[in-house]
Amino acid sequence: MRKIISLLSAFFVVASITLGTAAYAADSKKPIRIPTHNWSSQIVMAYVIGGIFESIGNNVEYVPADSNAVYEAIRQGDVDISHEVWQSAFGKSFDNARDAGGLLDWGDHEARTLEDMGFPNWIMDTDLCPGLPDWTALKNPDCAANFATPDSGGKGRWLEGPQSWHGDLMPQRLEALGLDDLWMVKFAGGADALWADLAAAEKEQRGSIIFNWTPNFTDGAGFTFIDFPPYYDGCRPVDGGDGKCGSPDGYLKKAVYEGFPKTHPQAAEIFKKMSFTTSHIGAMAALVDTDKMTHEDAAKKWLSDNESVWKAFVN
Ligand code: TMO
Repeated sequence: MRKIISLLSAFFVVASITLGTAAYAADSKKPIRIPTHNWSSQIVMAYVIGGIFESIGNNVEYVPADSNAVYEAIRQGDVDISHEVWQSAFGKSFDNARDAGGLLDWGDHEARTLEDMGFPNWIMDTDLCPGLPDWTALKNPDCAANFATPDSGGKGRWLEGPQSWHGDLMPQRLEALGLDDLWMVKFAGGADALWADLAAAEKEQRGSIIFNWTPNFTDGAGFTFIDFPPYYDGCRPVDGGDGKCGSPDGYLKKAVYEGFPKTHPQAAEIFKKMSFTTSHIGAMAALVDTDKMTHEDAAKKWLSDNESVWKAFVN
């Protein structure tokens, strides 16, 4: 009888260890590779997510990456996750990688997105461009002249973000809408040049049209997006359309390398549950662009200010 009991208990010990391993497979100690790009919320969120993964004992590595090429890198297994897949800029690169295999759609954040040209609200209290935010106001030559800068050859200037974000989308749009006689596009070297132009234009009381996006630190801080003709699937020249459309009311998606849930099942489960709102993401950007913190310090502050938010993904 004793023997049977000890055999039985040995069986249960072995069974529970086996079952336990299946239910709570340990994550690999291999670092989880998180990409960093060139806008503030994305970099802060990289460190936020890295901090969350570290809180459950994982190792992480931050990999600076091109924001469109990263989806091919994920598909190939060189990067593990993408935490800010913005539909307008990266939807096509994301679709291509997912369709080729190796990259999984891991769901959307709660936040919706817009990535488009716009201007600071104070411009609407002046005569610089009557009729904004309707895009047809840009057909007025007097408006365009008020947005000229020394580098714009007498035309009104759209200050675009870096060309790596969405290529020639904006030059193509100016042409499609018949605005290219009056307006030109200048690509900024980095996001900081966009914010610097907003400040300089207000000081000089000259026009400023920049590329911007939401969620961002400019949410609720007096920035308005131009109303272009509505977006529809296929309207862009890269998708075979005539280009006469603005940007979509877009998703903000997460993506993973298909090997990631196998090497790091616990972190992958957390990442799948993760969902940030417009105000979460706006705050991540503001800690850097308004409060001038480093990305790492901003992430630490965000994590300590928002424990209840991220602990809900871990539990
Ligand atoms: C991808 N971005 C948020 C800069 O438009």
